[in-house]
Amino acid sequence: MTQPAVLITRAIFPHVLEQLSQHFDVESNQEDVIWSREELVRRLQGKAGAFMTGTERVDAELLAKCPGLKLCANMTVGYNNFDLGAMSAAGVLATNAPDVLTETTADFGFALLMATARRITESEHYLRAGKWTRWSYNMFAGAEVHGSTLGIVGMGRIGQAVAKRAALGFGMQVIYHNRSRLDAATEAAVQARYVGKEELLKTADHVMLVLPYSASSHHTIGAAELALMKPTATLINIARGGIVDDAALAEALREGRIAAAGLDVFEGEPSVNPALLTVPNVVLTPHIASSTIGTRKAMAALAVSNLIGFLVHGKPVTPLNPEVLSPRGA
Ligand code: 8YV
Repeated sequence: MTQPAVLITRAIFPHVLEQLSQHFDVESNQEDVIWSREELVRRLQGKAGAFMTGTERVDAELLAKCPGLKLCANMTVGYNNFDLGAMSAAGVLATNAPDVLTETTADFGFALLMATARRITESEHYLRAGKWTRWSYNMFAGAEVHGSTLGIVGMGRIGQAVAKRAALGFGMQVIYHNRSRLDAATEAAVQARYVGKEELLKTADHVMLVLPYSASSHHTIGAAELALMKPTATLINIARGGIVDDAALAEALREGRIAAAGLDVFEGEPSVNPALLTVPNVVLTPHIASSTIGTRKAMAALAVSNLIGFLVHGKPVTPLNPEVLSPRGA
């Protein structure tokens, strides 16, 4: 019996290739070439499944050209690369990789908050440049983290993991804004208080963005929102590029309208708005919030489980559009 064919769109741990090869006819991309959309479509011909990394756009146009495709498995929790409506209409299952990266990503959110508030990269650059010649009473004086108010926008799994660190570890007051309010027991467990977006922006000493990207969250933070924030506040984005208007942020940072920002994600990444590269009060990292070897292996393992689970056994682990699983009209 011939095995179903699977495409792995980017370079991945070699053991992932071995695992998938036990069940599928695998085409991989260990040279890590960034394929054009036409190339991706070409390579998807005859494939039943795709192991994806969250950056490949899957929409009606692509699906129409790939009639054999049954499953696209992201190794990421975010799935804004998927048009779920189009995938369901085409009968193609989408899966993502939730939970396994929650704590690691929350750790990174905190690292970025600390680095930004305490001006760690800015002061390191100063030291490396040989400019540190004497002590000074206010040298790189930053913002307090412990005991301050953290405003979290987006209170899903990662937001809640950040809230716990803030409340229990750093004695912070945690306020949050989300599409829907958490139930009372969860609010009590993470020690966070629900507020409106405007109150959050006006009150928080540090604002952390942890919400998914969609058309409705595009530019959640733009010039108007930045204007509401305290001039001493910091803004941390570990969510997605496009949630912040990067040009407006660069201007606010340059003019000192907020104190600092820490960004792991960017509009149009891996390109970064050049204006952000020239302001000193921003910490910039290349979308690495989930990047520990253990977590990246766990993310890849979940994508593998979804591919084998669905294409071999008919049971995916983390389906995003489970309506595809029920027979039409059932
Ligand atoms: C990924 C992420 O590494 O899981 C997500 O949604 O943002 C990261 O963990 C990233 O999306 C890779 O493109």
